[in-house]
Amino acid sequence: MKHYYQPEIETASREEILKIQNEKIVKQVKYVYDHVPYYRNLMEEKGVSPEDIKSVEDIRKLPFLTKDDLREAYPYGLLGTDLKNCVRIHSTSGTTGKRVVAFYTQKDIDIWEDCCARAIVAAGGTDEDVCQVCYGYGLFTGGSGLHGGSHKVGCLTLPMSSGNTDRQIQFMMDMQATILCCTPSYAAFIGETLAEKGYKPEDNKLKAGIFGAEPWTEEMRKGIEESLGIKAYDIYGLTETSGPGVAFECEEQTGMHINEDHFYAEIIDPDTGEVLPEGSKGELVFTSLDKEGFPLLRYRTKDICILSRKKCSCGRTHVKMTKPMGRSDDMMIIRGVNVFPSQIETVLLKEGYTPNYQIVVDRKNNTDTFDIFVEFPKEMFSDKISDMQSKEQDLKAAMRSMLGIGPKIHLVAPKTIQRSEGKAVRVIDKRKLHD
Ligand code: DLL
Repeated sequence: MKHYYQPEIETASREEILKIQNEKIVKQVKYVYDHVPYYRNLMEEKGVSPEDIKSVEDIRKLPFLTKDDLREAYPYGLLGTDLKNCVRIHSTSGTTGKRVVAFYTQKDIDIWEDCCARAIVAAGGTDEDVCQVCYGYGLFTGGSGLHGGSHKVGCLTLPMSSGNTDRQIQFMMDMQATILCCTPSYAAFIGETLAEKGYKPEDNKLKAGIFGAEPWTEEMRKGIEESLGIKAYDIYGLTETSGPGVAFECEEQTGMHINEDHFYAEIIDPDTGEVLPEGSKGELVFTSLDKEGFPLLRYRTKDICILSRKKCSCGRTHVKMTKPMGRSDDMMIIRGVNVFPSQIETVLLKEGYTPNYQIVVDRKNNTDTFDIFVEFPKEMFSDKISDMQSKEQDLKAAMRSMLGIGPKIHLVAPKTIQRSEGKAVRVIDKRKLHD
């Protein structure tokens, strides 16, 4: 028996979905035009009025919205309703410049939690489950989003937040948690810590994990699934569009269904802004369809992926997005070559290394330097320096064949690279400091 949280909409026909989207987009565009002067100005500059938008097909007439717009409009410029109608804010970590702050009405929160509930049910969750939420609680959307979804499904919710790994493990064991929600890097760390404490994968009661908020490769999925004895599901979202649950994976584990009754997705060429046909790789753009507090039309996510409407064996009909293959702004250009951190992770894990690594890029004497520090697994250790050096050379060759450029490899002892409890910091690009 297949399980869905909202079966009618999750398995609706394409025609039904399109009908819902067409009805909602007309209302949403008018709502934004009437309530958000910042976006109304952008529309007027482009010579578009709400009457021009009769269906989602017409969406391409609308101007894009970017993170720069969000910064410029900070804090209230994109607010869609009176503050008195809003019940919460969330915010991005905002390492540079101003933060992005998103506003929610109670209806927005309800819909967001439904989206997260769909993800939990797709991962096999029911009201019999114990759901351990170790995404950060607070301004970050991860904790609250999955927490709300877990309540809606009726799981016993463990509101752990991130960190304090010993306590996480104690509750996981004592409360017999069955579903784990956290970043994939933290899941890997929990798996590693469990093994160190002498637990085998079958000693815990976990059956599934719902991991997202950062890029992770298929190789990393395999490692986590083995170390925890679970099935690992991807979940995607961003603060601007509410948080986790914009898209989620089903049992097929071949991409994430986008909740198309609430978000309309487009793929564009990041350089020209041209809308690309289905199956093309490009930048993901979202339009909210029924937001009140923080409605966004044609928001450029900078995440690079591919959309597919191929029939899914789970019975869900909503379009699927591949795992984001990196962000257009986290692609590094090193000595003229485009390098994505996900390519590096794929090579490391395929070659038998751990997911504990750091990429350091710098510029010396006008030339880019490119170093990868990676922990070797205990079994790989040899006290002969030449053995370790030859392993570094092998890994360098494997990197060169994937990337077209050979980094300097530094094999470092287990436990020397700092573990992450939230989003892992994989890249240190010191060139930015010199610019
Ligand atoms: O990371 C929301 C979230 C929380 C998603 C918990 C999933 C689970 P932000 O902090 O605003 O929001 O970061 C959003 O993180 O544009 C992607 O670049 C990246 N990201 C999110 N999910 C994934 C994923 C949350 N599953 C940014 N795979 C997005 C790869 C992801 N990258």
